[in-house]
Amino acid sequence: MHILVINGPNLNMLGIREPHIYGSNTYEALCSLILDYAAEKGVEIELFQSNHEGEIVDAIHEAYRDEVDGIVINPAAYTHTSVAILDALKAVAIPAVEVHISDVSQREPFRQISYAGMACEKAFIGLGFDGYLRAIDYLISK
Ligand code: CA2
Repeated sequence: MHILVINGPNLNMLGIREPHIYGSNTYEALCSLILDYAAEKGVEIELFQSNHEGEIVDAIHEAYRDEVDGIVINPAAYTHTSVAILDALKAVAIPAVEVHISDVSQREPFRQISYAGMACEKAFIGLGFDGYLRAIDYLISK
């Protein structure tokens, strides 16, 4: 099984500011956590992070060409703005799971809409880094 994990803008800055919202662990720590977990589960993982909407759309298209089995996506701020990412997920029709580290449901009104989520089968929200592992579990169990 081959899973692509996509992280959107500013998630490469994790651990640097706002630890009360996102925790104090870094993006590198998140990557290690995911890779170690995937190795335990015998799953092949590709990690992708970008601060650019079009690059995320391109990565989703590439997942289709590479016959990826599942996508775990935290589109970060693009969650709430990007119809392009929603359309890309719909276009490839690869089973996708949305993850948010913070509990967006308890935050500002502008975070209450998720475009990408409309193309995802499941969401893990407000579970910190553990949400990524739960998303991998979900894709494995399908
Ligand atoms: O909770 C999440 O995972 C979010 O996707 C994180 C995004 C935010 O825009 C979404 O509404 C919810 C923010 C990404 C990281 O932002 C940082 C801010 C300060 C320091 C480091 C990262």
